[in-house]
Amino acid sequence: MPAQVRADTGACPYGKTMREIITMGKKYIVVGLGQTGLSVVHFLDEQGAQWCAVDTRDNPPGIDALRAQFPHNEIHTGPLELSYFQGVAEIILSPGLSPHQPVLEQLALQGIPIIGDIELFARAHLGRVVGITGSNAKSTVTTLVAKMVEKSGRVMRMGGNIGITALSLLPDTKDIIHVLELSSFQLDTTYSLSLEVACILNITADHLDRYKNMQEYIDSKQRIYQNARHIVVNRDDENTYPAKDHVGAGPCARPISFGLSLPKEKEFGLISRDNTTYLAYGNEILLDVTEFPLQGRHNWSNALVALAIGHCLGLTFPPMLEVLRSFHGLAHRCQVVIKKNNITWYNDSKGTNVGATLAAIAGLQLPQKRHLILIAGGLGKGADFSPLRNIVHESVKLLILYGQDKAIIQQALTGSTDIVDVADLRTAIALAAEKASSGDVVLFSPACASYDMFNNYEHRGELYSQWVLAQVS
Ligand code: UMA
Ligand code: ADP
Repeated sequence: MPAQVRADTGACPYGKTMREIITMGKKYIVVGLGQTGLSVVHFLDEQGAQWCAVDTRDNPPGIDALRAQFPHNEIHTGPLELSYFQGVAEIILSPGLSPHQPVLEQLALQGIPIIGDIELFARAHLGRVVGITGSNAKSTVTTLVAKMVEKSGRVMRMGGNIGITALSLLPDTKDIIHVLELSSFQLDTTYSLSLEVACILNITADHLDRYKNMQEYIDSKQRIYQNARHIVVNRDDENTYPAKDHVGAGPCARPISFGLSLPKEKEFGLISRDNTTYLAYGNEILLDVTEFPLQGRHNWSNALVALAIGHCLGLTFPPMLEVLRSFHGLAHRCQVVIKKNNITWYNDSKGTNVGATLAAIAGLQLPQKRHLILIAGGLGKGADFSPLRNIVHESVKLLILYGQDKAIIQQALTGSTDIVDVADLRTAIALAAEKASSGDVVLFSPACASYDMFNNYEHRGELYSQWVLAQVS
């Protein structure tokens, strides 16, 4: 039974007419019943929409409870079949599923729109929205911006790819600022989002098992700039600049930039003076980087972009700088697990691509060469691992590989350092403990997705930390 049926008046708790979000009397199909799919089902049901659903897995988690809750809705499992889609007005696809599957491609050719949860959010929200995408640093920057908005006394809600579905942030009001982390998968099925501030943090190779090539992946990220009022770009990564056909339609005359170079007027960057490095806006010094608890130049870049986004929202610097001073990072991102016998063990389970692992190694700022034992492996997502060659050669004394694509990584890095492959992560930890000596650092930064052996990166990081503690303490 829908929570509130408002078809008679057209009014809905989102303050818009129902027709703007869904069309009454039309049928919707939810494809995928993970976290996103479930949020869509509940949203549609609240709207009083007619819906059915399908998950391609034979027995997706929570399916029995869903069927019990919605006994009158068709809920299919197993491979997609054309018959499920008969008479549907729109297909609402989960981000973990590719739209490039024969059944979906056929339906798209017939003109049936394929949208995602963010498109529904875009139609329904009232507040202002910040959107943050990029290959790496999304969750860190999204969290920093969210904290800055809150510290500045505004009403804030944070969600998206960070693990809180966007639809769960609704209904909202005009004074709310939403801070959304957006993945390329989510952007692919979003059409009418008009962001107050849009930012691509960086683009390095990822998800090349889903995109045809790097350009298609870049184009997907660039969708974030459509209709944006303010655009924030990374001076150190030209792919983050809006492509001509993606320039925002808002009043933003030119994008505001951040980067690790000296900032010009109205740019965010670094100023070095008397052996001290400062975060700065134009020639205005904002913060000595040693006051920011996260280490590594990539994290300075993360602090600068958060300031730039906050600035576009009209926030002042003092509360934003207070957030930077007290931010100690998120779990599973270069997090120290234990320091024992002068050996430091780091968990960087969120390092799910080559770019993240490169940044993690550089960010450790190792005082001596080749004191690093790196544990990596998992699902490679079609990546080229050779960009790791130089840094592995310079810094890594032993590379321990495990997981489904360990042979692919080994092939790309052969000759760069000593490489050993093992059966699983637990064995990798035991081997690292045996080989590490005083002054060494053990870094787990897999450069791969976790789904070959774990539920997700958090599960993998938690088990890693647990196994390290059991091994060394
Ligand atoms: N799946 C199927 N068949 C289905 C539905 C799902 O096989 O019918 C599989 C998918 O292939 C995938 C898994 O189940 O392996 C989960 O897919 P999903 O689309 O149901 O995912 P959700 O549980 O809804 O979670 C998604 C995001 N996951 C993905 O995009 C894969 C979460 O980001 C996000 O936090 C959540 O929505 C809320 O917005 C996670 C992620 O890994 C952290 N994102 C990728 C990344 O950051 O690299 C993009
Ligand atoms: P995302 O949400 O995009 O995966 P996170 O903030 O969770 O990003 O960080 C994921 C990993 O990316 C971290 O573990 C770290 O190794 C790496 N990383 C963090 N900041 C940057 C950056 N600015 N550039 C490249 N890699 C980064």
